Amino acid sequence: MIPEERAFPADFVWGTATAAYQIEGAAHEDGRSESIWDRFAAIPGKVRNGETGLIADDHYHRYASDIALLRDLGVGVYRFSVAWPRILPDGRGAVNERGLDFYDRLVDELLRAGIEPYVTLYHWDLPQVLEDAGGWPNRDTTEAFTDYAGVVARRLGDRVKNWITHNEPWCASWLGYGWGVHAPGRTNPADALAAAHHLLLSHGQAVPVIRGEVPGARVGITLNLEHKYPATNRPEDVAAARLEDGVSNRWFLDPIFLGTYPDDVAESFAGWAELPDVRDGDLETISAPIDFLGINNYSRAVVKADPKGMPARVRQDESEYTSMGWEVAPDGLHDLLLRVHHDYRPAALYVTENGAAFEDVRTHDGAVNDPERQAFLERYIGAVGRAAADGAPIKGYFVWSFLDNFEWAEGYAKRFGLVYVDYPTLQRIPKKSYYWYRQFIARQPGHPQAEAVA
Ligand code: GCO
Repeated sequence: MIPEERAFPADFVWGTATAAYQIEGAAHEDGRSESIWDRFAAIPGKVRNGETGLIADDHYHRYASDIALLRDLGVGVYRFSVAWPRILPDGRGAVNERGLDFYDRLVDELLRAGIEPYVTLYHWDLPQVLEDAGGWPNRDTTEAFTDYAGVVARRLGDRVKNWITHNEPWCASWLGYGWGVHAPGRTNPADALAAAHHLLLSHGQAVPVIRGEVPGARVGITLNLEHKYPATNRPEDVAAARLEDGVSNRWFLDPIFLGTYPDDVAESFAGWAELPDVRDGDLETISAPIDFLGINNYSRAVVKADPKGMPARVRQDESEYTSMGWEVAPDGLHDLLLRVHHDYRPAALYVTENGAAFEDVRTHDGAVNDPERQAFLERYIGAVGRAAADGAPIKGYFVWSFLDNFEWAEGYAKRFGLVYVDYPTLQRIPKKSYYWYRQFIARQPGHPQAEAVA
């Protein structure tokens, strides 16, 4: 089960990932303004137990000791996101230096620890003022994002070389504007499609801006992708799986890599959701060449056609499920990586998130034993190794997540961390999986300790 070490080249990077709203807290500090998640979480019934990111892991104040934990873990890279409302409290215009100062300190501390930062510019915390002006369905938000990207790149670009414009535009658009289960909680499919187009457009607009500010920048975007398997080879199930793949995968991959939206999917939206206003030049902008694609992956989908021919997921009774209700399916990641490689030929791939929530408990000695998480990571990392051996250009892997944190609509109930957070005291307790990952990294080629044991 432990992956063959030779599958991973010496320059393969191992890390963990987090996002600002999920860990920082300090929601009112140093000039930060309200984000759509502050507003949404404050509405009763939107987040489990009424929980919010007001304090979260208090990482804003504890970043130095948190980075010490990352250093002890032995990761070479760390992915975090910048909170737009800390940098531009009005969404655009006046820059809040104290917000930038925080990320300056964070980056310096990481570099001192020998850890290379991967910065995500947008992990869902849109300044509320921009939502009040129409949010992502409003095309003007793309310019606000591009200006924001330039401000952050200018300030951090002397030290930060790896840039991710957006995290999971499918989630930000569909969960936020289509289904209303994430901020800002709107429920209009046309808004979701407009939001998705503007997220992608703002990505494409930001790529040259970041390159202009950062010598040697490597710029990419992170998509949540999932391999879709037809439940049977009946034509209607095959078509349903293809449509499901179209809505959640191809609708994002095609514009970025091929400069088109998939026609079959556009047709499926007809009569149900108004298509976005795609202007001349938008698709050229969106398909600006990028240095890498980040993939967040947790599961797979087995899909059949419901009586109306629409895609429906089929539960796999023989499979293990995580506490998110997601099927553990490492082959799905292997197949996904190869499919993306074959169909889109990205210059490089990173697994920018992969991990699992389980019911972690502290035992009487204070330890957190999480054998399910270790087994999950072993199997998924094994699948990444097989995909690399099969030719996919995979350059790195980030465990979601470094710390237990605010899991959006699930509040603090779902624990994804390698490090347990005791919320009443905010104490950090590395789980067994943290020690396992540390040992695993230390054995990898290119790691100083690996040379020593070799
Ligand atoms: C996402 C986000 C993360 C989540 C993680 C687990 O994929 O939703 O990028 O912020 O916490 O994926 O759901």
